[in-house]
This record gives sequence, C-alpha cells and structure tokens, in this order.
Amino acid sequence: MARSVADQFVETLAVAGVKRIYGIVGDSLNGLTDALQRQGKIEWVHVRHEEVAAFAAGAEAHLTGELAVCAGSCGPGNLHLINGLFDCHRSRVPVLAIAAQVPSAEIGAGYFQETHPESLFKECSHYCELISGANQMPRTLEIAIRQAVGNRGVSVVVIPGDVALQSAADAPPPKAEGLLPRRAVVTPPRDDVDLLAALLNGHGRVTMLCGSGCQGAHDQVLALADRLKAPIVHAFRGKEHIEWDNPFDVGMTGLIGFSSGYYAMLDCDVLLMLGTDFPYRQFYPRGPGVRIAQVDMRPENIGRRAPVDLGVVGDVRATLDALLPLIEEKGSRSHLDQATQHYRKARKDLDALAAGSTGQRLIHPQQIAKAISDQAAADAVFTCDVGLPTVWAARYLTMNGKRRLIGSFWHGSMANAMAQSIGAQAAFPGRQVISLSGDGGFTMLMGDFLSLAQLGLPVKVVVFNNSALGFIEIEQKSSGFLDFGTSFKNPNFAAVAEASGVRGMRIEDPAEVDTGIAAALAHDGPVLIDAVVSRMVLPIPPAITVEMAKGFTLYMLKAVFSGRANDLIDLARSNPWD
Ligand SMILES: Cc1ncc(C[n+]2csc(CCOP(=O)(O)OP(=O)(O)O)c2C)c(N)n1
Ligand SMILES: [Mg+2]
Repeated sequence: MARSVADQFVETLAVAGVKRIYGIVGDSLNGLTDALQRQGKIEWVHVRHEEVAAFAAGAEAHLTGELAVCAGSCGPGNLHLINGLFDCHRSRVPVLAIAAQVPSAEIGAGYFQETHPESLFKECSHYCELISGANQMPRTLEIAIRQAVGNRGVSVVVIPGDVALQSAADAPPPKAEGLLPRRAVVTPPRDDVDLLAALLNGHGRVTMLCGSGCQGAHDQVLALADRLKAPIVHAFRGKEHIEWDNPFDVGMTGLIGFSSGYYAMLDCDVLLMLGTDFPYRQFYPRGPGVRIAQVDMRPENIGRRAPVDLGVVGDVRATLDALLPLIEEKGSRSHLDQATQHYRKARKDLDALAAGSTGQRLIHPQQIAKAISDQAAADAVFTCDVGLPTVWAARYLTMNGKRRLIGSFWHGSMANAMAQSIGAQAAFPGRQVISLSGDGGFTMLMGDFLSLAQLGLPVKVVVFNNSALGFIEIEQKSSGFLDFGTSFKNPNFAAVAEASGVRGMRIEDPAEVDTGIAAALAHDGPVLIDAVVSRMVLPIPPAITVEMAKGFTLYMLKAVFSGRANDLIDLARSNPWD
C-alpha cells in the first residue's frame, strides 16, 4: 500500500514526540485513525466529548511542557473542541488540534456538516490552516507544530478526509531538532537592570506580585525578597511555582484572594510585578507615591494592567540573576513583618472555617478542600473547576514544588476540572490526580465520567455537591439581585458512579470527612466522592466588602418584598459569615 498523507502525518507527530491523541472518530478522520493504528506508536484516547479532548490535551501540555494533540471529525466534531482550545490558547500551552474537513470537492458548496474551521478557530490559535493537497504536506503540519511549541499556544490543522488518503509527496522525514524550537532565555539589557536596581534600592517598602512567569525561578524570587525584606503576593497561576517553602508569602489578592495579599499590595512604596499579567485593575495600588515596576518576557504585557514606572522585558529568572548582585539589603523588616503577621491571622481565620465541628449540620466545603490537601500525595496533580472549587483550591491546597495545580484560570470555563484530569492521568498514570469539581461543572461534561472507567484512569473526582451554581448565586446576592436560575435537583452522584462502574462514596457528615477522603484516596482505581456541602458560604473578597454589604442589604429588601422571606431565614440559619 502506497504511503498516504495520513501516514506521513502520524509519522511527523511521532517525530515531534506526540504520545497520544484525545478525540472522537468520524468518517473524515478515518484515514488518520487508520494510519495511527497501523503505525502503533501513538495512543488514541477515546473520549466522549471533543471539548474534553481539548481540555485533556491542554492539561497534558501544561504538565509536560510538551506538545499535546486533540482531534475532531468534520463540522460538529471539531466545533466541539473550541471551548477547550480557547482555554489552551489563553493558558499558553502547546496544543495541536486536528480538525477534519468535509471532502475537498465539496468545500464551499454548503455540504452536509460543512463548516470553515480556518475562520472558526482563528481567534483561539496562533496558526490555523487548511491542507488542501498532498503537496502541502508535511510542511503545513510542521509549521503548525513549530508555532504551537515555539509560541506556546494552539495550532489547528484542517484536513479533508480525502486529502488524508492521497498518496504522500516524496519528502524527507522530519527532524525533531528542527520541529521543536526551544524557548529563548531573554536577558534584559544592562541599563534596564540598573534602572530596576536603582528603583528598588531607592525606596523603602517593596511588595512583589508573582505570576506563572516565575516558574523555575523560586530560589531567585526568594533571594530577592530576602534582600528587599519584601512580602510576596502571588497571582493564582503563580501559586504552584512560588507559594511553597516561602516565608515571604502573604497569599493572593483579587476577587478570590484574601486580605493580607490585598493590603500588602496596596500599602507599599514599590510594587514589583514578576511574570504576571494579573488582570483585575482595581486591585493594583493607585496612590500617587507608589511606583510600579514590571518584569515580563512579553513586551505586550508591560503596563497593560497598571501604569508602570519601569518596564523590563526579560525572563524572571534571568532578570533576577542579573539583578540580585546589585540589590542592597534593606535594613528594616517592618513592612515584611506586618504583612506576614497579617497573613498568619488571615490564614488562621481561613483554617478555622475548614474545621469540622461536632454538631455542625452541614459540611463546609472548606473542610473538604483542606482534608484533600492534607491527605493528598506529595506529588499529586490537582485540577479545579471554575466556580467555588477554584476559591477552595486557591485557599486550601498547599503546594510544595512537586504538586501541580491546573484550572481554567484565564478562559474561566466551567467543567474544566474532570476533563483536565483525564489528560493529567493519561500523561502520568502513576501519579495521584484529583479533580475538585463543582456539581455544575461536573454535570456539564458528565458523559466523560464514563471515560474514567473505560480508559482505566484512577482519577479521584471530588464533587462539591451544593445543589447550586454556587459562585454565581453568591455574586447575584452580593450585587443586590435575587438569586435566579442557580438551583440543581441533583441525583445521588455516588450512586451514579457505582452504576457507571466507578467506586462512589457519599459524605454528608462533617465527622466523616477525614476517614471518607482517606478511604477514597487509598482506593486503587477511579473514585467519585459526592461531598454534600453547605450551599450558603460567603467567600468574602478583601476589597469590596462594603459594596457586598450594600448588595446584600438590597437583596434582603427584595427578598422580603417579593415574598421570599424564607430565603433569608435559610441564609441566617446557615450563617454564611461563619
Ligand atoms: C461554560 C461556562 N458557563 C457559565 C459560566 C459562568 N459561571 C461561572 S462559575 C458558575 C457556577 C459554577 O457552579 P458549580 O460548578 O456548581 O460550582 P460552585 O460554584 O457551585 O461550587 C457559572 C455558572 C462559566 N464560567 N463557564
Ligand atoms: Mg455547585
């Protein structure tokens, strides 16, 4: 049999180090999947929804730093990838999406299932091209791979089923060295480093805000904080890289952060932003006396969230290596001491919320999150759903430099966690993978819960079962709206799990939390923990308490006047401020 474009395609993927492809088959993909089978080097991970395939590939790429691949058949098949691809692209993880297309002769004729992925996926990719004939291969695919890996993000290759079956052009086999560009290390010019040193040496109280750009720079960041006696606030994507073994850490700021991070950032003379594009402008210091300096390898990030006095384009690690010898040790620790004391108090208050007390009726979701963190493996991979599970992950998961944490932190899509856990577990079969899922997020892509059993992936799925779109319910109430459209009538998820061939456990009593989670984590296979938690919790953001108080007052008035006084009694009973 002559070598086909599909054969050439999968050979190129193998050279690029691709180990698996997440997807769902379809006739337009048959040529490719058949070539995969014959080649036998790349695993086909058969999921039930293409959105899950994209999230799973994104998680694999996040954890390994290497190219991961997902695929969908023509029209609706690849269209289903789109939300997951937006997440991958915005999180800057290298993912290649294969979007199969209707027969090439039919393109433009309004054919069955015809869409135009080259325009649909433009916004969520660096590169998105149609392969319309064998003579474009393997070049187009190679460019797509280089774009995804080199620029970190999504590439989409659109290929009609018949083109995949054409005879391959005679091209030399690709070379991995030319296919997988390595990341450049950007060291800023000496003048910029001098200016930064002068700014930091010339002012008193420095606070550092650290994001995902601090990956691999833990020691440099801490050495700088030590010399500057500076508290370290982290953005959520910086948590896994910077929070651990860090006596300068004062937590997060922002809508899901807490007060010590908030005040450390507002009350300083210089804010030093390191590898962060933290988006919420209202949390940056605005006082006329505050200087802001920002180090980022992407010039377009400089100054786009807050007006900076100095922007330095460079890798955090390389920049700090050059900067550290120029930094004079600060004499006073009072700014640092004040911030860390505040942090200890905030931490104590948060931990108190996670203590299950005897006689307490309902489980606080915080208790579940803390117990998971306390009992999880030292190198566990956590994924967390958008919504309240993200708040619990931010506040209660302890990182240690080996644990990893993945969410939908830029795109902010629900239903990410279990989907990402599939990619994490497929890539790391021996590691403990724990999905912190909302009941809304879990049920949104629940079909792929069945994939855990089918694929033999021992993921531990914790469903925070509060019978509500809880995060939005709180947002509605705290902005003065009557809560609307947020309730769920849920099944017993543990029973659903058992019926699906997965061990199901339901935890309803605060006294059972520790033993229940221990049993679940010890189980050799996939588990679902149906954690029935209190619906009424109020994760108060540090900055807008007054606004929230006004919002709640308005909500209460509306509830009384619309005959929903019972809601208030429920709210009072559950004591959301406890
Ligand atoms: C795909 C998608 N739809 C809607 C939203 C808006 N949204 C954000 S959080 C949330 C509620 C999540 O509910 P759940 O998963 O049950 O978590 P909870 O907050 O209740 O713990 C909603 C509707 C979103 N972010 N993404
Ligand atoms: Mg919920």
